[in-house]
Amino acid sequence: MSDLIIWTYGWVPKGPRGFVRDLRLRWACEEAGLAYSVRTVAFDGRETNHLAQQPFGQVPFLSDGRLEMFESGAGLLHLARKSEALMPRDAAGEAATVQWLFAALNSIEMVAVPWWFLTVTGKDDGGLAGWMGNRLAQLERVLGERQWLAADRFTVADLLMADVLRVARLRAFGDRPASEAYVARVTGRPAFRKAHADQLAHFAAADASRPG
Ligand SMILES: N[C@@H](CCC(=O)N[C@@H](CS)C(=O)NCC(=O)O)C(=O)O
Repeated sequence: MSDLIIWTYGWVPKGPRGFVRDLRLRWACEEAGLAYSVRTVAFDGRETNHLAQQPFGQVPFLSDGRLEMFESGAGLLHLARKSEALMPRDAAGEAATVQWLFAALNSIEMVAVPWWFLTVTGKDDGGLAGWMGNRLAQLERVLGERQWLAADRFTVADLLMADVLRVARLRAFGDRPASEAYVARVTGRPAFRKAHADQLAHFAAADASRPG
């Protein structure tokens, strides 16, 4: 029995299924061949019911024996340290991987999520589309020149960047063929497909026991 436990909600509405960020950790474990189990906290009451594990009431969080951590990026880095399949062991390869891991979170997701939220809710985007367009154009230039973000090979940075980019509205934003090919390539990996299918099955199974 593995010590690695990925925590997610027991149930979520249909909309976010396939995108709940426990998928990032499932996917990384699948890529690395790390055994793990999945446990749940309640979706209802999430604002307060697991603040000791995740101070914002969100998921995922990860436990590894006595160690616990929240933030999907931190969890990915933890898993990457366990497996060369996720991050090269040489200093240059590790530095390149970590830098792109942060770029996915802090340069792309940081603008993409608020833009997505304002678009979905029909609110004025306050100029975010322009900001995001610049970021995505710059990333398109990078991806036009290379297959992978770091170390000339698949790393956990590609896993995270592709997960950030694969949101339908983002994919439809502008014409970015290299980015589109990248997302298709990275999410075409068997480990992604398994993690994605497992998450969908997990929430679908919970529908049966959900009142109403
Ligand atoms: N920065 C956090 C974001 C976590 C996050 O947004 N989790 C979503 C699910 S993907 C959530 O728990 N949403 C419910 C809520 O915010 O109430 C991470 O990467 O772990």
